[in-house]
Amino acid sequence: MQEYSYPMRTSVFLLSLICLLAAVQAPLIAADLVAVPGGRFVMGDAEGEPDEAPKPVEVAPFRLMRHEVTNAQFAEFVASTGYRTDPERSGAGYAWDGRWRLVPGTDWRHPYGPNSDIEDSADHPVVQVSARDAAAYCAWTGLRLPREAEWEFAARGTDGRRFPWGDAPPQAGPAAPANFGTVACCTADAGDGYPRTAPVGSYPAGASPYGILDMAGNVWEWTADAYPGAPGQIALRGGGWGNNPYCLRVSYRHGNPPDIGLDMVGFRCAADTG
Ligand SMILES: [Ca+2]
Ligand SMILES: [Ca+2]
Repeated sequence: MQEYSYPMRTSVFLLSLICLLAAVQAPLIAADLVAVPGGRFVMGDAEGEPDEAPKPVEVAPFRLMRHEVTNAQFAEFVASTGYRTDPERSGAGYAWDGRWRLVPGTDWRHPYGPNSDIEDSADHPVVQVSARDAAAYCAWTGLRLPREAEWEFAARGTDGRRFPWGDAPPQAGPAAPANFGTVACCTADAGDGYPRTAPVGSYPAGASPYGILDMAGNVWEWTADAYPGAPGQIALRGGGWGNNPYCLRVSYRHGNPPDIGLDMVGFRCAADTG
């Protein structure tokens, strides 16, 4: 009997372990959610584009991820669910080199083309994810994409500032508040330390009034809202690594189709308070 006791104990242990792993649905990398108090603010910029016409908006308290969703976080989702992104299904994603090109073999594991990889980029924001892919990730974590108004409120607070850190456009250099492109629009620029994506949270000087990072630059962020300027498109916010400071303003708006991936677009998730 004794000779069977060890294998039996081992079997029970393995069975328990398998049950435990099967029960794990929630992500292991916990989202750092920041409480945003909500309030009344003026959304938009009178000196911006026509779609930024200022209007007073009331935002209820909510929570927003301090950082953009990383490759490591997204990999956990894919490993757990077998999820396939839109660019993986279509076989191509958009890459920026002064203009957008649809590049075959481009997806979140190969963000800049089939010969690129994310081996050394676990803490960089995931890109080449569509709005639908972003919403699927947020739902898996029990969260949701932020509304446009929530996103802008979290980025600027209530004092009307044009950037998360204040009114001054970003300057390249060691104290840069954001990862952005050339001032003359628009190509990648390493003057802030990174030509393309940077590890999330690399620019603490650019924190929003609530301590939320990379709201300007690094990657554009999908929201939950339709973009009113183009039928069927989804609004994105914040500008990305290839953009100039004008597009990094907290009120700047852009729309893209919901099913495409780009190497300058990622996302972060939000949650209701409570
Ligand atoms: Ca840069
Ligand atoms: Ca961003």
